[in-house]
Amino acid sequence: MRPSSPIPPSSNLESPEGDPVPPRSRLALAPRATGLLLASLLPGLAAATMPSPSMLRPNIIYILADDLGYGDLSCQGQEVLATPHLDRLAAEGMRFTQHYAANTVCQPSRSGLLTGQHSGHARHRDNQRFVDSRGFRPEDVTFAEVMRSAGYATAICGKWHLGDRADSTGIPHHHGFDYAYCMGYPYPEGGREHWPSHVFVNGRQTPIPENSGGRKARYMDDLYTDAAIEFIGRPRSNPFILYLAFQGVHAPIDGRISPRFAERDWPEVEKGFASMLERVDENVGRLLAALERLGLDERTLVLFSSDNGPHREGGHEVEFFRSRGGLRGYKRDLYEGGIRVPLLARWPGAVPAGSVSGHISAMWDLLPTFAELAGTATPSSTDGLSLVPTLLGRGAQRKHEWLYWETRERTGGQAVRWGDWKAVRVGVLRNGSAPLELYNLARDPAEERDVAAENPAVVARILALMNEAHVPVPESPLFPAERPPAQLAGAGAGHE
Ligand SMILES: [Ca+2]
Repeated sequence: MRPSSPIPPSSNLESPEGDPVPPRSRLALAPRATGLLLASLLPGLAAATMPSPSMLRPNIIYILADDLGYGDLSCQGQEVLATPHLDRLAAEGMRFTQHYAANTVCQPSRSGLLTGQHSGHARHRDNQRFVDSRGFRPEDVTFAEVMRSAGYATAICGKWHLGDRADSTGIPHHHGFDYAYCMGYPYPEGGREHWPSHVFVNGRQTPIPENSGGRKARYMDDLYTDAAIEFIGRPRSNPFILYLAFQGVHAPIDGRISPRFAERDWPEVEKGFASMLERVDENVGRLLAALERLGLDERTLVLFSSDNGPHREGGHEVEFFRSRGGLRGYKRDLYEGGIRVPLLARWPGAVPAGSVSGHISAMWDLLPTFAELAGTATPSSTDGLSLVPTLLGRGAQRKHEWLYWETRERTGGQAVRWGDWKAVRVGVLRNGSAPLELYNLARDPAEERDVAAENPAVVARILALMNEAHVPVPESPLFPAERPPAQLAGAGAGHE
């Protein structure tokens, strides 16, 4: 049973020609499709969904900040701190106002991004980065594999978090990345994530001599950006996709204090936070300058987002700079502050400058977006819908009927966004029948008034959606009934 308002109809899933299509691509492939099979389907795919051949196959740079909030950028309403280079992405491109991370913390969010799956389907549903068995497995298909099969050069520079040890099945160059310049796990020097004495380059431990002996000479995000600029400048005849995953502004708050903030009447940790955010912005500026210098501006789509909401860790207070932009909750929460994140997209001449989109989207939409831009098919395993019609302003944008999240962080939870409705359940690790909270985001964007009791039909529908979306995985049991009795005593405690 559906509520009368304000839920959008599900019948808007139509192709540009107007004929209904199933929720996933009609040209969907089985995971692990070969390049030959992908190539054989290209003519049909292009005829069905491509805007025009001249728009195809741009270079793509996807930049992901860590724990950066919806309200941290000045183009998103930040009033104290300035982010001029990120603001430039918005001014020269598109800003999405209703974009969501795949989860509330690093590992499951990146899992959803890379596989194009929501957290009822993706393997990772909490942070357990020190358990190496939690890396990707050979059968997990990432956007890098899809793009490499389509002839793209692929690279990750930054934080991976999905299996990094040399003997792991999850390391990046086993999952489609030609070039991987990454921090390894487990950290050999706990607490020195931003100033390590080595990185892993294609799985090989490589020293950073300037940081040896505890010195803090080379900042990790600067090194990631240097590696990214070197990669995009390599001579090549094929397009590239670069995943640049900064560690800023994740705790520990351990960057150099910028001269801009040294004299401010702020706690030292907040000066440090402001300096880390400034460094994220400056490194984006360095990358944009390199694109211009290389003559790649008009052939490159640059996207920027964050993996989850703002943190209050390492002494940083989430409200000091109003990092959540008036939303409820923060990192580890399924309320909007924990999962709604910025998404900026710049491609001069293709994405309209200064545009703003309220299209409801999520990280798992990026894989099909990349695939469509590459002119290749999307694996059938994805839950995403390509954003290309919105980005390029042509064709019919297919809309999600609903979005789903689940997490084992804190006491465990589930959430659904269905039109303007937002539902959250907390405490499901201990109580599989935990009550549903319901909010109407159009009237109550801060999720302050629970209207579940007044809308029993909506509650019933959303509980059914949650039941449909949640597919149990042994690595991340959600409800008590999914766990062996020995695990129940510790439910809800001890996650990173
Ligand atoms: Ca994070």
